[in-house]
Parts: sequence; C-alpha cells; structure tokens
Amino acid sequence: AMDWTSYHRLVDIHGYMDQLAEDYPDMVTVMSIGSSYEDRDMKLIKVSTGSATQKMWIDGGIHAREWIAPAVVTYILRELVENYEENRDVVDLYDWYLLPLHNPDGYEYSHTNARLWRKTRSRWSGSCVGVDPNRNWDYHWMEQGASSDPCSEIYAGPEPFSEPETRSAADFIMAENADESFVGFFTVHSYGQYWLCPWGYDYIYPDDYDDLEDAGMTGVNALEDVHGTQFTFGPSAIVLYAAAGGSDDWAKGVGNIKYSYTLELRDTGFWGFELPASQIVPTGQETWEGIKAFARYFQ
Ligand code: 0X9
Ligand code: ZN
Repeated sequence: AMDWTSYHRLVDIHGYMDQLAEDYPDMVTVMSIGSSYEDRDMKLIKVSTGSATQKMWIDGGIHAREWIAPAVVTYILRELVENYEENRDVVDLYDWYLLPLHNPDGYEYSHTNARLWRKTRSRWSGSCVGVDPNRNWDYHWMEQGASSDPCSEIYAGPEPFSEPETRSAADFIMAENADESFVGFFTVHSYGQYWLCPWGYDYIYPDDYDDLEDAGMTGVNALEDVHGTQFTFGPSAIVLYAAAGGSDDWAKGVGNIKYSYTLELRDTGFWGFELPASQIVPTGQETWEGIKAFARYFQ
C-alpha cells in the first residue's frame, strides 16, 4: 500500500496506480502512453466519474531529482479517488489525467546513483548522458536559456522531441485535446514556491495574461490559506528566468490549453530538492487546495 511519509520508487508508484485501477474500476483507468529511453512505461492514470466534458492535466517528475513532485501528484490522486466523497464536487467537474512520473529513467537513477540527477538518461553523444526534458518541447526550441552542449544540465537535445518521454506526452495531449477539452495543464516541479504561467521562452506576457492571473491567483490564495506557504505568481521568464522548450509553453502555444502552469513547490532553498519526507503531506494538502480552487473557478 502507498503512504505519504516517505518517497517511493517507481515500482511502488506504478503499483499504486494499478491498485487503484483494480479497486475502483468504474472510476480509474491506467494506461501506458509510451516508453522511456530505457524502456520503462510512461504510466498515466485517468480519473473520471463519467459526468465531465472537460479535462485537467497534472504531471510530475519531469525533472528526476524533484522528488516532491511525484509524491504530490500521487497525493492528489488519492484525494481524487480514495477521498472522492469529500472532493466530489470538483472531481465530477473534470476528467483528470495524471502522469506522476514523466521521467521514469531519471527518477530511478536519482534513487540508485545520483540523488541530484535532473535529465533523462538518453545517450546522443560520446561522453555525456541525458537531455533536459523541460528544454526539449517543440515551441521556440533553443531560443533562450537552453544549451546545445550535451554535458549541460539544460541540454535541449539534438532536436525538439528527441526524447521519447516528451514526445509521448505531447502526442497523447495533442490527440486528447483535439476537441479542446483540456481546461488546465499543470506541470509540477520543485523548488522555489512559484505558480508560473507562460511565457518561459521570452520576457513577455501572453495576451490573455489577465485570465491566467485571475484563475491562477485563486489557486495561490487557497494554497497559502492552508499552511501560510507564500507563493509568487507570474510569467516564468519574468519572475524566474527565460528558458525555452518547456512543456508549459508548448501546452499553451501548440497544445491549445489556455490555462497552462508550472508549479514550483516547497521550499525556497533551505532543503531545496532534498525536501524532508515529513513535508510531503503538508505540501500535498496545500497544493491540492490550490488546484481545487483553480478547478472550481470555472464553475
Ligand atoms: O527550469 C525549469 O525547467 C523550471 N525550473 S526547475 O528548477 N524545476 O528546473 C522552470 C520552468 C518554467 N517554464 C518555462 N521556462 N517554460
Ligand atoms: Zn523542474
């Protein structure tokens, strides 16, 4: 069984997803949307009570070392499924698509070999391993804040969507959003306590920024109300740094999902990527309240 008192390996996270599909067959579907470079499943879970016409996307773990992200996505999964009665109003509003481990190879490597591994585990050059999967999406690829050096932590890859992990997710989203049914796209990262919106590729505001800010700040305020954790809202490049090739920019610019956000969870640098497991539950609680408030905003 799953718990939120420690960080878990891929086999346990995928096992939990399969368990939910078995225990809640009317509500939960698990599928593989592709394979990673090292041939691990890209396991996605869909939560649907059958009444929704709109969709929400939440992924975690695109950066291997950001362990709080998959932990919080599975926490949200529990709230949606095992705590359905309490969250019923908001669960029923959408079909929820969760990809807790976007970068399964990197995640495992960060457990077995190098705790601070960030990238995928693909080999495109002689000496260095991995591509930054959040520089690899095909929208303004390589324009700013990304590197063509395979040894860089922000290596964008030999070409856009060189990584099977990013390509599979993009193909899936493209197909599922053909009818423009996705309302929200959340990609969960750490750390810094930011609720970010596009654009990340340049120091500019999207033309519908007011809408993204209004909905996003509803989430930020609800999040802060839980434990007092302070978040900064704004466009990625302007409040953080310019970095092209991110999934959030692609989701909005190509995938046609208006409300696209990157969440940078706890903390602000004291523990950084090595956030103690004792903070999984409070981080999960506040993040879930933020996303719920965002989800209810459209009612
Ligand atoms: O640099 C990133 O990919 C993200 N920060 S992290 O510390 N988790 O690596 C921020 C991404 C923000 N979005 C874009 N720049 N598109
Ligand atoms: Zn990240």
